[in-house]
Amino acid sequence: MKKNIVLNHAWLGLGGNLGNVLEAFLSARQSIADQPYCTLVQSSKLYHTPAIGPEGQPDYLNAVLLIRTQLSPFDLLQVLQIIENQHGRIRQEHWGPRTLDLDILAYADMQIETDTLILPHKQLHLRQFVLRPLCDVSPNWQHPLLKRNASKLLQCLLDKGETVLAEGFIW
Ligand code: A4P
Ligand code: MG
Repeated sequence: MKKNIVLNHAWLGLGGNLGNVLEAFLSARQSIADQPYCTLVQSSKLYHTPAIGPEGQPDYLNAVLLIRTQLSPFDLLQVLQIIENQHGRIRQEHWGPRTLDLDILAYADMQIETDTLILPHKQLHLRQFVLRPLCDVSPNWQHPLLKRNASKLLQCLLDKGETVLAEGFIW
């Protein structure tokens, strides 16, 4: 696996709404912390969030992890997809229920747009279930394209009338 010489910060989004999601999150966090070339820096709180997508699905759990890594973004994506599969990722439909979804929200201040990887994550600025936990770990993280930090992006959503999520909990 190709490594960068430098250590970069990366922000990972965790989501799930099928089966024992907390167990999947705890186990996935441990797997990420145990990866060669990755160090877990901080975890956000864990939030119960209403599902965005097809109607009738259970609420989600969402969280964000801040890591430092020597892996390239593409190698990191591959590692996360292996962890998703090892933790019994189940998915039937686009934006439908899943046990564990691991997305790269951002990697340093990189901007990437390829078929397999888009950074920052294309929906990041539109989702309270991402911005709320992101603000727990990095409220001053600056969106490299939008030139606004995470707190400001969250405030923009709330200014548009989005309901404020319930308080998160430590996990
Ligand atoms: N891909 C491109 N960029 C990235 C990135 N930055 N991180 C590609 C991860 N993957 C990225 O993703 C589909 C493809 O996106 C991958 O093959 C990868 O190469 P996926 O995880 O296989 O599928 P998905 O998650 O169903 O699709 P998508 O469009 O990534 O959905 P999202 O954005 O993950 O949203 N409601 C609540 N409350 N909480 C949630 O967490 N999540 C979703 C899914 C919908 N509604 C939700 C939540
Ligand atoms: Mg995904």
